[in-house]
Amino acid sequence: MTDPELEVGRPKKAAAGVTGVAVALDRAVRAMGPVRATKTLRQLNQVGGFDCPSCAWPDPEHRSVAEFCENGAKAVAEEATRRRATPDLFASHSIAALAAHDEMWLGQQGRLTHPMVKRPGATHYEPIGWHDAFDLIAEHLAALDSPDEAAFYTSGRASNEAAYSYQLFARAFGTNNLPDCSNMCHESTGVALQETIGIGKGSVQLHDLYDAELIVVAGQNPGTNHPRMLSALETAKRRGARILVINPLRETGLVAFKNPQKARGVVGSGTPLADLHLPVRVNGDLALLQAIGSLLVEWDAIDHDFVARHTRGYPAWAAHVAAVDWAVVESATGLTRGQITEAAEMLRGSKATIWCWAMGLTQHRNAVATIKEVVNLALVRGDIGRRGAGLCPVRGHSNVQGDRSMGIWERPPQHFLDTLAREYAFEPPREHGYDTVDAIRAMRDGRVKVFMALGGNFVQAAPDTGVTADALRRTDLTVQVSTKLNRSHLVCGRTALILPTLGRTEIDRRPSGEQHVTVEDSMSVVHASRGSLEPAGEMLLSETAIVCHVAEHTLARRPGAPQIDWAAMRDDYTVVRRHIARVVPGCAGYEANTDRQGGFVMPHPPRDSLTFPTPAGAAVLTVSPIDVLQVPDGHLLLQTLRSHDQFNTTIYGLSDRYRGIEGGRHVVFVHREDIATLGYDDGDVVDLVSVAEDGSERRAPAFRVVAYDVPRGTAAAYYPETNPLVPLDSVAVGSNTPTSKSVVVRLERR
Ligand SMILES: Nc1nc2c(c(=O)[nH]1)N[C@H]1C(S)=C(S)[C@@H](COP(=O)(O)OP(=O)(O)OC[C@H]3O[C@@H](n4cnc5c(=O)[nH]c(N)nc54)[C@H](O)[C@@H]3O)O[C@H]1N2
Ligand SMILES: Nc1nc2c(c(=O)[nH]1)N[C@H]1C(S)=C(S)[C@@H](COP(=O)(O)OP(=O)(O)OC[C@H]3O[C@@H](n4cnc5c(=O)[nH]c(N)nc54)[C@H](O)[C@@H]3O)O[C@H]1N2
Ligand SMILES: [Mo]
Repeated sequence: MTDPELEVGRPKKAAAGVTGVAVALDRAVRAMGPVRATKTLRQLNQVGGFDCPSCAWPDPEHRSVAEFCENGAKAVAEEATRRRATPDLFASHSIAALAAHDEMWLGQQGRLTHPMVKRPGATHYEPIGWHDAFDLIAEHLAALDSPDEAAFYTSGRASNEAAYSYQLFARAFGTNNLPDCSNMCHESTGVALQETIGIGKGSVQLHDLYDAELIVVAGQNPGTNHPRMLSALETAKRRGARILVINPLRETGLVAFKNPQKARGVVGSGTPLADLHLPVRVNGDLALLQAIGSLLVEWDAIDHDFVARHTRGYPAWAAHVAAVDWAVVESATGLTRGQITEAAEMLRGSKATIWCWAMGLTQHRNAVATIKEVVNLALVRGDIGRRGAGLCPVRGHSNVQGDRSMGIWERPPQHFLDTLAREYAFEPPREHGYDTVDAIRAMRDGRVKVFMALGGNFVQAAPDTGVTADALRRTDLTVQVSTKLNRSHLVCGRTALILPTLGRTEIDRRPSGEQHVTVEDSMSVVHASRGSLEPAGEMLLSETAIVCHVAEHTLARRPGAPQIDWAAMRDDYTVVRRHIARVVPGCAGYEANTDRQGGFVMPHPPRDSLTFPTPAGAAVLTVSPIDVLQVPDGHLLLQTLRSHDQFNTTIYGLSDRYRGIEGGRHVVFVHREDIATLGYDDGDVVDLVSVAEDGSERRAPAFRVVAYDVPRGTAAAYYPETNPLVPLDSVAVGSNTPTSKSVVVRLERR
């Protein structure tokens, strides 16, 4: 049966407020104890403190004493917990016994304390010394026929220092196989922005939100995933901005917000945020945006001066959207022409619009086209490079943007490789490497034999769980650099290593003294982060130290490998930062710039000077045919999303408070009338069965059907329980991102 404790109540009317504060403090105190909790939370997001390990939302210039949110506090509690997963746990539990537990239980065992190894054929992990662990990795890498038989994954929590060292190691070893979580996340954004404005990052600074006249929030649930964004939206509202929400769900945080840092947030019903909510059908955004474009063209609400000066391709785009078929639009979006017109009027009436988006736009087959359409609308209204306006993809992991800046990219630009070549006098590999989906295919087919992960939980985060698990099991060696136990330690290669690492909350002592690291937020601000807690164990090494040790051991066996002083890098991170300053564009003066209060902002030519570094030398308006997923009769279009009580695959607890779900996660949200039409009742337990394009079927068992306000024909359920349903080959065109937000499913009675 489904979760026995599951309770379904009503969705909440406002986000945060006192409940949010109470939950945050309760979780922190339970994991850390009162003294450690107070000390730690006081350092969170403060100057001289550490960067929140949760989302990538930037810090305001004027910080409150409690510059964190409920979910940031949970992330910190998860890392700073006093519980420990020691070698005793691994001695008393076989891998199979550990694997019988769910993800939440695994995380609750506490921080990893010792390097552990699983030998071929063994049933248990056993301790291993650091030196032996590094040697084991080096041996396996040396035995490969080609460097391209290894893949080096990164999750977006790695610091800039760790990420820089890691990509350098991979390239010095000889491969660009650097898949990362971004491939499953904002890759569609990066591809769309690169092609249209010439740089794959957003163009907005935090102060722009305060000056905006209109803020569009599309496919994003900030109340849960970027809670501190609500404070920015609240400020914007109070200064007169309007907010347009495009989301199949009426997410609580966007309805009203009670700011827990202000007295008015503690009493009363909170600040209403959304002025208009468009409950778009899942996957309908491309059609919606083109319809809005067609109205803007019809009304001549176009900034012709901006278009003429800074863009190419306007006539073709205008002709394309003018010919939009409203019948197609209405069926694709589930919205009326009246609703769409109201949204277009909001745009027409705004002289400064900001477009925010996240996974609701990036994880579809048509994701790149959809984001390019966002860019089209921003360009024809002149909303780039102007105060209070711009493109604001809201990143997920706290340093996912920094990792990419540091070269974690399977398709590195040639100029980056040229600079690396000069800095270290070697020839880095030039051909593109594997991204996440291609790395899974390569492991499945026996083309990748060693898989190393700098953080993350690959087997749970990746699509097609069954296929991904088999692929990982086929490898000779998997290496996981981790803070906490997770499923990727249990679904592993013939030999497997767990390398325990320091988290961001902890003091990082190296031979040259205490170290700090640097990170980049969603708005390209790069700054320092210093941990303040005693490490969770004496054996722990920092990510940077681990990477540099692995590199040193591995490259020592590789004739002709570039001469790089890995020991200097790991003993003193200023050495790494000196390399970053010379190699990474925009990072001159890195040490001083990151050390000063507030850090520095990475360059962004469109934002800074309306320069568009595209081949055309201008921003490019693009034409995309409307592409709408057709869902066969009796099926639903399922989006997989986050609850309020998880960070990706880390499950903090079982309370999705805002959506009224308590005590369990196996629920599927369906429209009341669809439930009836399909022959079910609210409360029935069903299997979710997905149907791939090739006709093959995948199943996720035992979900309770919950009647919920979702658009007709669509459904929603939590990630990662639903990842087995996402076919590996179902990806966004152009970015190869798994289509986690549009999975065709049917319900099957248990
Ligand atoms: N507390 C917490 N914070 C997090 C995370 C976490 O798990 N927990 N994860 C981090 C990471 S890595 C990321 S990438 C971000 C993710 O942040 P979000 O993108 O906000 O995360 P999701 O829960 O996937 O929510 C997607 C939203 O898009 C909507 N949506 C789904 N399909 C469509 C569609 O077709 N069109 C439109 N317009 N909307 C759609 C959903 O209803 C939902 O509101 O958050 C980061 N922050
Ligand atoms: N179906 C579906 N699938 C999705 C998504 C979706 O919306 N739907 N979202 C996708 C997205 S946006 C993303 S970003 C990916 C996330 O994919 P990942 O980044 O791979 O997954 P996480 O769950 O964030 O990783 C959690 C693990 O990271 C480790 N960890 C935590 N902190 C640290 C640290 O400081 N250092 C190190 N070395 N390890 C640490 C812990 O061991 C923890 O178990 O999942 C993707 N998968
Ligand atoms: Mo993400």
